[in-house]
Amino acid sequence: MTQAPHTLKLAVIPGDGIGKEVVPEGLKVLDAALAGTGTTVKTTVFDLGAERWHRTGETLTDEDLAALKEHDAILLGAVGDPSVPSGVLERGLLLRLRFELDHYVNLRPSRYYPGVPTPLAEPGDIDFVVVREGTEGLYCGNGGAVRQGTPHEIATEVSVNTAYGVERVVRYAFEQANSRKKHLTLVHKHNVLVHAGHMWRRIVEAVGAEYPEVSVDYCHIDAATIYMVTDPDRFDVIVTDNLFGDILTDEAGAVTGGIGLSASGNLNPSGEYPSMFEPVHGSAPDIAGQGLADPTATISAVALLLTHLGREEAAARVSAAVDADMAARATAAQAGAPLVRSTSEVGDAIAAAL
Ligand code: GGG
Repeated sequence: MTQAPHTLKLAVIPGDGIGKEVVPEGLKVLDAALAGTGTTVKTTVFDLGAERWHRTGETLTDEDLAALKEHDAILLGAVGDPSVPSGVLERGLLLRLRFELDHYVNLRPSRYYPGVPTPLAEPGDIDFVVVREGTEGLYCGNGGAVRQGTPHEIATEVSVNTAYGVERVVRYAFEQANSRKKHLTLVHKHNVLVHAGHMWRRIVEAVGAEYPEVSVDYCHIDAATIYMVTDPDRFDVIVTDNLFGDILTDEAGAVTGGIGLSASGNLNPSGEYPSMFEPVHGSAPDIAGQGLADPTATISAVALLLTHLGREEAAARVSAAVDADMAARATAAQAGAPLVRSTSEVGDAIAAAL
């Protein structure tokens, strides 16, 4: 069904490394998906990342933030470069965006495409989402260092978990579970992290009382990383904190066919600020500039973006085109002739299938 004409204001942050290569493929597919729907895309490219930092010393200014807030959504490539001290861009740009735009839900779906090479012996029917808390935990920057460079150096990183912050992300996760297979797994480490872990458990129990049709179980993070390999189809919705979610979703990407397939939505569910969509992977400087990066994760992030903006029909067509490309990969792999394509060739194939 054709929707009413609308201009979608999209902020684009290619960022660093392969981010600059995968984002154009995402935009190519976005344009193809919206062609003929009455919606046009007006993109504004933001010069953020290593090059800007080298030139100006800036990571993300208040002016950048104000301009980003004028958009309907943000498409981000990747952040991080070996020429910049570790943490400067990750904290000053990527995490600052998530914090300032209150992206408290980091939604990371994982699905196995039958036939696609995987390290799993029996992949089964893997289809789950990780709801990762995005604004708190160990990533919120609560720490410091004293006596640096001395034998008595002290470094602290303190995980922050607020009842408000945990409850809102847990509630979102229950809503997800309710609309899916009605099963929620809390992943934490409450036998050791007794303060935060017990609070997460209490909140899951309290919110869960409002969702009697959703079954709830619990996994310690170490067990969850094992189940991710041995029994991943046990999961439907996983809710967890910022660090555990970061690690678990990289693993989920690896077991379902590669991190180049995993998309991520940093959501501000209230709509007060634009949500941001990105591949789970980073800037991969080792392969940057060679056309080797798989743009599928960014293209699937575009599907998440379209869903978030209420363009479900266009999102479904993007997902179907990704499915078709995965099927072609599986067929080629089974015939012993894996598809070898450049970043833009993958983008072309998916856009052409729309
Ligand atoms: N695609 C975004 C990106 O560059 N991710 C790399 C990274 O450092 N991610 C950490 C995180 O997601 O918290």
